[in-house]
Amino acid sequence: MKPWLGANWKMHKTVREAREYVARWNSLVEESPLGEEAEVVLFPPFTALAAVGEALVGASLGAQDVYPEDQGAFTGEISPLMLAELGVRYVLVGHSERRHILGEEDAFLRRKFDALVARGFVPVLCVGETAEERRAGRTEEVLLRQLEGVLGGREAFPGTFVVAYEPVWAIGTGTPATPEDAAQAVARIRTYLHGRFGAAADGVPVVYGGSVDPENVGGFVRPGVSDGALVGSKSLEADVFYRLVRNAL
Ligand code: G2H
Repeated sequence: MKPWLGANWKMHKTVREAREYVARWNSLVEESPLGEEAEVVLFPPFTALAAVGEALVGASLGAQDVYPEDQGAFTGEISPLMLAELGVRYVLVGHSERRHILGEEDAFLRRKFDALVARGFVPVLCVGETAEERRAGRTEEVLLRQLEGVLGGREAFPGTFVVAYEPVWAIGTGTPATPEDAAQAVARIRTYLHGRFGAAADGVPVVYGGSVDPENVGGFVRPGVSDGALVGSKSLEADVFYRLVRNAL
């Protein structure tokens, strides 16, 4: 499977800053194309999706969130139909900041996942334990609960999706998990996916996220550890993220 690398900008960059980023990214890719070697996805904030989507070369477009209805009285929300028009392919579901800051729970995330699949998007389901859950030896239980909350009870493979293992204690802290810890969690997620969907799920990328940088990415993105990385702070400069992608190949 080719490496999957996501740049989650979170709540960063105005439209002007996003345009500057894409111009620099495009020049890097045109100078030294990534070709078919990796699947790279940029996740700008909603306000910059159109500007990024119009100009971006050598990467796919992703959104950081979605509301699970096509339209209606949902003030402040963005629907799958709106994202489709902008050329979005991937959408994050259940990033830890939405679970923990916005209070989003599995039942709501399941609705988002279903709405995305129904509209032909590729959901990126984020799962991961907190530091407290980890200390209590509950990592596996938490991962399975989060996976089952969204994927459980299905008769058939829902279609293409990605799973991101992001231990909450490693996000934005500069202290990543060890590749060994990441490998163990990713393997558990793979076993779950295979158990639920059989061979159909073997092509689902399972990636690691949490303080990934250009120097440590090689430890996470390799056979036996994970299929890629979801990157936050080190995706905010085009040069740094491009170097990170290169180092993952
Ligand atoms: C985890 C990650 C991106 P960071 O949230 O999704 O952020 O790389 O800053 O830890």
